[in-house]
Amino acid sequence: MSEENKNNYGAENIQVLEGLEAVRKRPAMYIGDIGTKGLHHLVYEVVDNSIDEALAGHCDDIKVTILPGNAIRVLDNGRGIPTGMHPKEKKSALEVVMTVLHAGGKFDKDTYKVSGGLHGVGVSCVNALSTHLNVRVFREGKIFQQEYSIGKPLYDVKVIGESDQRGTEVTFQPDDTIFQATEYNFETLQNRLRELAYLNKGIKLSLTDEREALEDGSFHSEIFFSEGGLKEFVTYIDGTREKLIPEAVYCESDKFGIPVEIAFQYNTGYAENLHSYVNNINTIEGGTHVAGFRRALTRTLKSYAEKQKLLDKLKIEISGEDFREGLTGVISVKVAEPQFEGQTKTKLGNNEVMGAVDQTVAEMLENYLEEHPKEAKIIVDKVVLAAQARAAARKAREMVQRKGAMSGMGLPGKLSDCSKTDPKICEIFLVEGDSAGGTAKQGRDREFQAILPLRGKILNVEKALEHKIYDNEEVRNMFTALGVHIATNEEGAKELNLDNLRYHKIVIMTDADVDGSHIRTLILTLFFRYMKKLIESGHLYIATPPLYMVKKGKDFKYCWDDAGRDAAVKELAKEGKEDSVHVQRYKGLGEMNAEQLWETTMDPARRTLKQVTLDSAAEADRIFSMLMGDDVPPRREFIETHAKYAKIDA
Ligand code: 0RA
Repeated sequence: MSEENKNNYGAENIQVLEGLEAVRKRPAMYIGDIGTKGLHHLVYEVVDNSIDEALAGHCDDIKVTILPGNAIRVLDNGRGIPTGMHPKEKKSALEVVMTVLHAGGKFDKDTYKVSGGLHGVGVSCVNALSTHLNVRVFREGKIFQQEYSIGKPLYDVKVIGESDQRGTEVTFQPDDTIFQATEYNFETLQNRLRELAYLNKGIKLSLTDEREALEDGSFHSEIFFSEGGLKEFVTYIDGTREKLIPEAVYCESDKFGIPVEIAFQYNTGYAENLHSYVNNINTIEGGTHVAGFRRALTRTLKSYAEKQKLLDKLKIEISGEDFREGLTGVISVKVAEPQFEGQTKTKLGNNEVMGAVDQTVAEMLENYLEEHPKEAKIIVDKVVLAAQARAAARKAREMVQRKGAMSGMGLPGKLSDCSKTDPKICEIFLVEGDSAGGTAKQGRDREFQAILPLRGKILNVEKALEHKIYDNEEVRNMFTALGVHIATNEEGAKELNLDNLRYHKIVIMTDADVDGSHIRTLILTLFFRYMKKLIESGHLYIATPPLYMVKKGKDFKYCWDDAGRDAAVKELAKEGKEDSVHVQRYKGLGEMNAEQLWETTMDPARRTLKQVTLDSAAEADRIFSMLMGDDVPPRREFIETHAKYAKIDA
């Protein structure tokens, strides 16, 4: 090696080390956060590379395994990451991919990278954040391998054997000095892999949990594969809702080089459930692809209805949202250079996508309506009903919002507000029942904690017409107390306005029994359907009151589960006489006095709040409609499979 080359080599290595160091110094900047979300993000980052290989047409099988110790292995049957010398970096291309930031798909200009996590940072970030990573490439009849410790190669890429397989295998152990959470959640990974299977039809994805063997020695494993793509996705999400038309409407196209795939179904419900994706990323803030869809849907359906003289009797103006009542749809586009905007960078900005989606939907829907006159009539009839209901709902909604505005403060009488007014430090507890509300009022710190007692079972919004929701006093109280209202944005879509949000922490506090969890689910449903933005912006929390107090003489301990209770009994018994020890099971918040409620559940220094988050909006949509809808068998099945988490109330 010449003197000059040696110098270059050194300089490049220093750059690599600086890159890895930057990732370890500010991990959240690269993978979002260092909690559960970030931990799972590592897996998505690796899987995304395999999905890219699949989208390039070279791979159709991706296997994800959770290993003992919460390490992860991802194996695909693609071409394998190239292992030859990288001309510029003067080392194996494999090493470059694994150690240089953003070195993802730079070798192959023909395969443009379309998948890629929200942060799209590449596998080198995963490497930097792992105590150990092992990559194996099955290529050209050989097995190549390299291992790393916190991103640094332990040796040069070497051949460790022969194989006629093809593909890439990455195994990594997340660094527990970086991540606050270290345990992988099977369901979280399962939801993402299922979503990826629907979004990328024809690719088989599997998830196996090797942390613990089943009774017969095998491991829990799930396979996700979709032949029908989004058509099956919509059918899955809407599975427990009553269909309006027999089959989802579906189309696929490649307009101006932008792959577009869309499916939608109408159900007898009232909500619009539109899920959109760009490069497999859920664009929760929508954007040009969603705007294109809405525009084409409204225009095409309206012009059909007018031509068929189906709107002649209608006295009110029909609006865009009327066409989307009871609509469940998924839009997926693949964009080479997506521009993400908005608060959470999940709003597509590329203008050219609007036209591509608009034309795709218009052409498909015109054909569909011509060919399915019976379904067309059912849809238009539903739209007309929606327009009439909307007029009623608007009156009810305006009444609520006007009432709030007119009465100046206009806060509900039942609200015990806090004295401070800075929303950033203020909290509101939504408490089940007046009696617990009273205790919470006494126990709180009135400077920054407000209490809103809710009467028993609030309305099930999953089954109610929109205007009924604004008729409901408990629901109205929540909107006014929180200081939020529903407004119509420039695109004509309803949007929750948070400008006057009065509390940055909204805490649901219900009893630790079956009724309490039902009420919590009802409240969560209301937030998910009508105030989702508060969940997305991280304002919604669940309080965790203790289940037991274990007491002996003057000593006592609060416990949050059975294991804690047993440990406390042992500890307090000291001399081994466990029956001198008294165990009190708290069934309701009302069984605690104000001081106990404060020290266990409300005091910021001692409480545990669970933040409500949304991993997959599509999956949450399915679960809420199933839990709160009319269809009983799937609900029973869900409860039975989750029964190990549910405890029978004594
Ligand atoms: C660029 C070029 C080639 C393969 C890949 C990337 C590749 C990357 C990953 C990451 C995970 N699995 C992957 N599989 C493939 C190959 C180019 C060629 O062989 O000509």
